[in-house]
Amino acid sequence: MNISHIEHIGIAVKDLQASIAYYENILGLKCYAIEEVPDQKVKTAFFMVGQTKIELLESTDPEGAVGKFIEKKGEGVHHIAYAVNDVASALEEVESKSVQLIDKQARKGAEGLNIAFLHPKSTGGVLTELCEDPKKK
Ligand code: CMX
Repeated sequence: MNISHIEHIGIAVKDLQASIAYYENILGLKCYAIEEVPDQKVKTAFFMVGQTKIELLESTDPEGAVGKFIEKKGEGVHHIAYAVNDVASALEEVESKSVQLIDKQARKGAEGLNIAFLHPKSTGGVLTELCEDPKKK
């Protein structure tokens, strides 16, 4: 599927503003964007680290994926996202290798990326996201 790099690491947090303060004041990173993604029931904050981003995820709905995750496991690493050229063909490839898909086709995620998730039950316990930047196609 030709992964070029880790696009971002998603981290579930209870309080976005408090977590931004930690990343800025302690780690010295700069939050360059805050975006709500209603479809995913999250509010996100982004930091650039080399060519990889840290995406903080605050739940906007206890029934959403991040709300349920926080309730069950607390704050922490939620998913790893890999950058690929073409999400559709990557999904086709992994499905042919018996990986369970959460998304059968790409949908729009934060920052206008086309994204799709693979189920942690078939990826060694790591919720895995594939991302394609339509601007780079
Ligand atoms: N990482 C690893 N395992 C996870 C997980 C995660 N982030 N979230 C849930 N799981 C595990 C649970 O621990 C549970 O395992 P057990 O059966 O052993 O207890 C299993 O998956 C099922 O979990 P659940 O709490 O019953 O939750 P759901 O089945 O309702 O949903 C999942 C799990 C992964 C399918 C769902 O969270 C999902 O569809 N995620 C994709 C979308 C998403 O995460 N959006 C938020 C981020 C959006 C963004 O980046 O913009």
